[in-house]
Parts: sequence; C-alpha cells; structure tokens
Amino acid sequence: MEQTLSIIKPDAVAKNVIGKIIDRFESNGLRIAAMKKIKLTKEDAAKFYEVHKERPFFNDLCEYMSSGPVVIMVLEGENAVAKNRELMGATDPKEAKPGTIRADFAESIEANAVHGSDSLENAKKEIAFFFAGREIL
Ligand code: RTP
Ligand code: MG
Repeated sequence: MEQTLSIIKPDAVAKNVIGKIIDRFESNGLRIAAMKKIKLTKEDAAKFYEVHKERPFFNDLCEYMSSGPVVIMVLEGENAVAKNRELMGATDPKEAKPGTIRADFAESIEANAVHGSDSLENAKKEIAFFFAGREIL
C-alpha cells in the first residue's frame, strides 16, 4: 500500500468544503491514515515548498499557504500518489478535467484547493515533515 500527503489549502477550508473533498478520496479507494488541521507559518510554507524557492510565485505562494488554516492528511491506498494527483486535476483549475477537485473547488492557479505529493520519494519526505510515525494509523 502506498501513502501520499494531501493538503486542503486555505481557500477550500475557508469555503467549508473539507468534507466534500475528503469524500472524493474515500469514495475513490483512498483511506485517511492521519489527519490534522493547523495554520502554517510563512516559514513552514517556505520550508515545505522549498523546491519552488526560485520561482516567481514563491513569495505569494508562501503568503497564501499561511493565510488561514489547512487540513493535512496522509492518504493510503493502491497507487495513492498517482490516484490523488488524478483526483486533484491540473494545477490551473481552468485546465483541470471536469469532476476533479480543482475543477470543482479551486479559485485560481494559486488558490487551487489541494496539494498532493508528486512522487513516492517526495511523499515520504512530505509525510515526515508533518507527521510522527505514531500519528499515522
Ligand atoms: P501542489 O504542489 O500544491 O500539489 O501543486 P502542483 O504540483 O499541481 O503545482 P506546482 O507546480 O508544484 O506548484 C505549487 C503550487 O504553487 C502555486 N502556483 N502558483 N501563480 C502561479 O503561476 C502559480 N503556479 C503554481 C499553486 O498553489 C500550486 O499548486
Ligand atoms: Mg507540486
């Protein structure tokens, strides 16, 4: 069984669609192995999205990710990394396939409702960034 990290981003938490997003995961073979609601500091966001630090949108992204609470989950299931990315849809909601989380709930290319690990290797790092082993069940 594979595990991946999912974040329901501040725009989706503010819209009160946490349950609707979680239903997409649970209805499609992914199980919640860990979950918490927290507010990231700008420094947390910068560390988490460090790979993007040279990108022009980095500062805005860190401001946005620390602008309100997020829900962070470990999702578990067969091909969890790819399955989650498929359910999320493209980064820009205008390009996301109908029926995907971003097509249905995202506001913009930045405020795009969810984060998902993009590889198994990054999933392991991202899970360890947010959760202790005893929190993953
Ligand atoms: P994520 O990492 O959050 O799951 O999203 P992703 O793989 O689909 O997209 P990525 O290229 O990793 O970008 C990370 C996040 O940065 C914001 N972004 N803003 N203003 C822009 O042009 C822009 N491009 C990306 C989004 O919040 C994106 O999810
Ligand atoms: Mg990414």
